[in-house]
Amino acid sequence: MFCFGRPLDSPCTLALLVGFQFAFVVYFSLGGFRGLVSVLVHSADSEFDYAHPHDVYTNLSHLGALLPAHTGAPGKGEQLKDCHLPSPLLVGPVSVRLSSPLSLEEIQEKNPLVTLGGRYRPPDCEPRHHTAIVVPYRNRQAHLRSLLYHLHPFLQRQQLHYSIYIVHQMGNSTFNRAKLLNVGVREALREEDWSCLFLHDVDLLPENDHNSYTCHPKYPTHLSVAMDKFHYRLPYSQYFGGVSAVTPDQYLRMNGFPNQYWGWGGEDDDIATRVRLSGMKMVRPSVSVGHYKMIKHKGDKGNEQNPRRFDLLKRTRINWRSDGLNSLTYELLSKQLEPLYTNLSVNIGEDPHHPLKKGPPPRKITPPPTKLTEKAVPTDSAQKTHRAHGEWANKTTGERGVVK
Ligand code: BGN
Repeated sequence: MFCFGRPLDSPCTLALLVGFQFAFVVYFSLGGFRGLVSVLVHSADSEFDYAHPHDVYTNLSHLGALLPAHTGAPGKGEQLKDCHLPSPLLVGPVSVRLSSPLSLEEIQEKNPLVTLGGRYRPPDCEPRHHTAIVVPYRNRQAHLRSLLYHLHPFLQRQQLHYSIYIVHQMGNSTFNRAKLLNVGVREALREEDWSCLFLHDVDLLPENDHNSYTCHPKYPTHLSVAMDKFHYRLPYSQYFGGVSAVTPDQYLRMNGFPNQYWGWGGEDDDIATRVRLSGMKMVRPSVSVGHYKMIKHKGDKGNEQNPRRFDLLKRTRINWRSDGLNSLTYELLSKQLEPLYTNLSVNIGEDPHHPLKKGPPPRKITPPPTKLTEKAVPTDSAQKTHRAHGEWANKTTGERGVVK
């Protein structure tokens, strides 16, 4: 062997050998390929300075003055220019207030442009996106105030037309997150032609306003990819919990969400499986952008772990086309337009496997046709394409299995 035409024992060859050895030591001490990737990803992270976040209300104070009445800008009925892309109001990392949230009145004062029902439209430009935020809810008053305090300015800086829907599960039956999401989506779409539906946990606060609350035109999006609870990493590759988004078409194609998950866990894994079974894939923002803080709390009464989730998950492939949007029943008890959100109080019935002693089941409602009910539910061919990918695994619990 030669190094630049010299024999093996030349100083040049020895230097090369030592160099290679050194490179190997560095490679393995960084954890091999995965380690190298995480170092590279980490350097992308430094694009944002999370150590010095901005106040979440930054850049908004002048918006009131931009109202047509103040500026002589186009008035009602006149054409506004399309909002600029990207929004000039974005700041990157924003600070999160985790303790002692303000009162609803105080939050209202900080958001003078939010109108009844928690709605907003940029006063100075035509929004490009129309996003409904749907939040399943019960007994989390303080969390709700933190979310509203944080989300309103966050979304306003993104220059979205948006509305926040709180879907409040009434009664004492076990909490059912996915069914509440189905209800919220249906009610939101009855009100407005939203282009994007956000499925948002009440205890998650986005930390970077570059994480856009808009939808991908083809695929469902999972946004909460880096939560503090999971040390700012994805807990497992199929994770779809926390905050995700679908267009009405994508929602239809996957027959909405399952209605049968009563209690904590598994429903988000079912939704992720539906995405695949209906011939789609999920897309995500980068880990450096998808940062979220979770408000810490103890386990909820009425939302205990669902012991049936493993069995249900094994049957997603069989159930997804018959359980979902097309089998949804509930009773809308009231719809109140609060200053900061639309409050949908609903009776979604109870877990048939753990019925409560008293209380009537929800009335089967036959809603007036909306775009959702008119369209057909997904095709068989999409299902066949994905039969090979039936395994599921949950790294947080270590559970794994195969969807047959
Ligand atoms: C998983 C849960 C998810 C939850 C994540 C993160 C299940 C199903 C059995 C494998 N899935 O364990 O629902 O969002 O953890 O907490 O329990």
